[in-house]
Amino acid sequence: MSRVTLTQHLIEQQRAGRINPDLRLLIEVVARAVKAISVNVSKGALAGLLGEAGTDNIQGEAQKKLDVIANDILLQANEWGGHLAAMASEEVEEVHQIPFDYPKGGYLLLFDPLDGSSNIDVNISVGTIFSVLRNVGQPGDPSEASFMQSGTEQAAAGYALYGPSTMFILTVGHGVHGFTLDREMGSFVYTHPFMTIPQDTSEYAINSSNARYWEPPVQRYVAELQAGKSGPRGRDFNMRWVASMVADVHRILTRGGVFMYPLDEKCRAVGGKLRLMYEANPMAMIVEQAGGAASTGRERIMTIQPQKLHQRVPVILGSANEVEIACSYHRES
Ligand code: AHM
Ligand code: MG
Repeated sequence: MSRVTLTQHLIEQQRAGRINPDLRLLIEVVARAVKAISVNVSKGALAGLLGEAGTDNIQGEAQKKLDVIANDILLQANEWGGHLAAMASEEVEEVHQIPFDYPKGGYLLLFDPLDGSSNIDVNISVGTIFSVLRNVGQPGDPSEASFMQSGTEQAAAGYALYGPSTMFILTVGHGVHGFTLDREMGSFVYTHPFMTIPQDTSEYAINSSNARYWEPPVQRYVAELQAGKSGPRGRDFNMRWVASMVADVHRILTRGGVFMYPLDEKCRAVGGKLRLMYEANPMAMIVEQAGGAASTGRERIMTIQPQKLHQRVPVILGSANEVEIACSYHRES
């Protein structure tokens, strides 16, 4: 059986004029870094990699050892190729500049190096999320302002899922494509062409322990799902919550569903739980490219004008008809 690898897929995308050589290199380098992260994640306790790093990140969250390792792998892998103008990471406060001894390129790379890191120590799936913007700023070191572009400006977005198998999911604006890591060969194999999200679903994902903090439209929406056959929706819904956004989104990309981390009283002061630039925007691009929708409940995520690098937003994404119902309840209230 002839197998198409990520490398071959990217060369074909380049020949079709969908990506240029720099973006191809960028994606290849991210995929290479992801393989290294996958090796570390899978070693777990054998390599002494579980547990806390003993440091806090910019969000004031305790970093896990693997958060720090994944962040270092991505930064180092992407510094020297000449394809990037700068990077930004959920784990780093300031813009990460390219060291002066390397050439600079035209792209900005943003990432959440290890998403869902509360799941590391319990051996449940985690992931890496990334977003690519063009550097449209002045020559010289890009400032935070250079990154303040809405999600619609993303040149590419993707994630890696470190689950039973490691997968790499990518969009460059022409559909969503999935690759599975062949560990023996060390290459990503093209296994999931043109992934799509069904418009309708009977599965939802939300952390219900926050129910008492939700706003009325979210309480109404979830109550109706839970009422099932005997409620206004007239059918039963199933619930799943991995607490790794990558794993929850991957399930939705595979079989549909709606994922919510809405605004609530606990996170209102900071705008939401999830980060716009590292989580919401890249996932929104992937979900929209797969035929789904992504909103805060009040507006389309990808048209938000970012105000700061570590901005947080509410997220409702997945099967388009369900996202629309949740948004209509927000409008009505
Ligand atoms: P992280 O980037 O610090 O791991 O936080 C993001 C994660 C998401 O992956 C997940 O959807 C959410 O936080 C889970 O939150 P909670 O623990 O409140 O259920
Ligand atoms: Mg995260």
